[in-house]
Amino acid sequence: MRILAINDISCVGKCSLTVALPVLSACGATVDILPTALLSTHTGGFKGYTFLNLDEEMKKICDHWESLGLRYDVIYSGYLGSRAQIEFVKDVKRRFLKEGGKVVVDPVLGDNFKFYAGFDEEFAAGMRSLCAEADYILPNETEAYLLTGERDYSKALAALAAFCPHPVITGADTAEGYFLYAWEDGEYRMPLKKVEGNFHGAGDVFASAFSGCIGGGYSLRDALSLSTEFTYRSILRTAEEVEDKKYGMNYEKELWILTDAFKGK
Ligand code: PXL
Repeated sequence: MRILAINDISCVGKCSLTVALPVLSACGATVDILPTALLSTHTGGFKGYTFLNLDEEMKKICDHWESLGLRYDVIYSGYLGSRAQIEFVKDVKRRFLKEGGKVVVDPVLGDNFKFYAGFDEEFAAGMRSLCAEADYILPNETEAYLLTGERDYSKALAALAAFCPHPVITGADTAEGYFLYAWEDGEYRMPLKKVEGNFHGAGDVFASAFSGCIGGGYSLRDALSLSTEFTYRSILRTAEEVEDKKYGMNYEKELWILTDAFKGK
């Protein structure tokens, strides 16, 4: 299985490609990377970070790849550094996705009902158009709201399903508990175990594991079950071991969950 991960390199604060590479490798994938930006740290909680946009370099990288005849089983995109990159990812799909391959889009826009630094409504509209080209999208509850304007999770899920076959709202607090909402043929609500706190990078840990599972041929429900289990165990470990949560998740010692599951595959 060959997977292309399109995401930024945040040098400190585990997220994006520094998470995607080990997690997808643990799923047995050959992982190629297309970096969207180079940052000294991610943008969520550090001050004074550096940011190098890689728009032009991405084009050159892909032009070179054309000569190698590369094709991917899964293209997984995460943090995109500009509106132009959103259009470029659509182009990457047309050029490099295998026939029958899958596109997973994590529409990274915000958290805690706020945009991350540098994103706005116009960027969200662009991200919506990329979601329309994906097989699976993985918005958190904030992103589901920013993409649809709906705060009710069932309504937001149905609105997302109008343009993407399999939206997954990755964590939703309701009066009845904490759930993941996925669209299969209709709404599928899966209870999640909630750990209080804000775990930076959890979305990337989950999205990477999920992309690996989809690439490995898991059904939607089995992919969700394995990737949420891996994420939950990583969150528990992080809650215990990591004081300053902006440095990201301690998922490394839970990678065995994925290597074990993929042993016979
Ligand atoms: O984890 C999402 C993410 C990815 N990449 C960058 C970010 C964030 C969230 O803050 O800042 C650069």
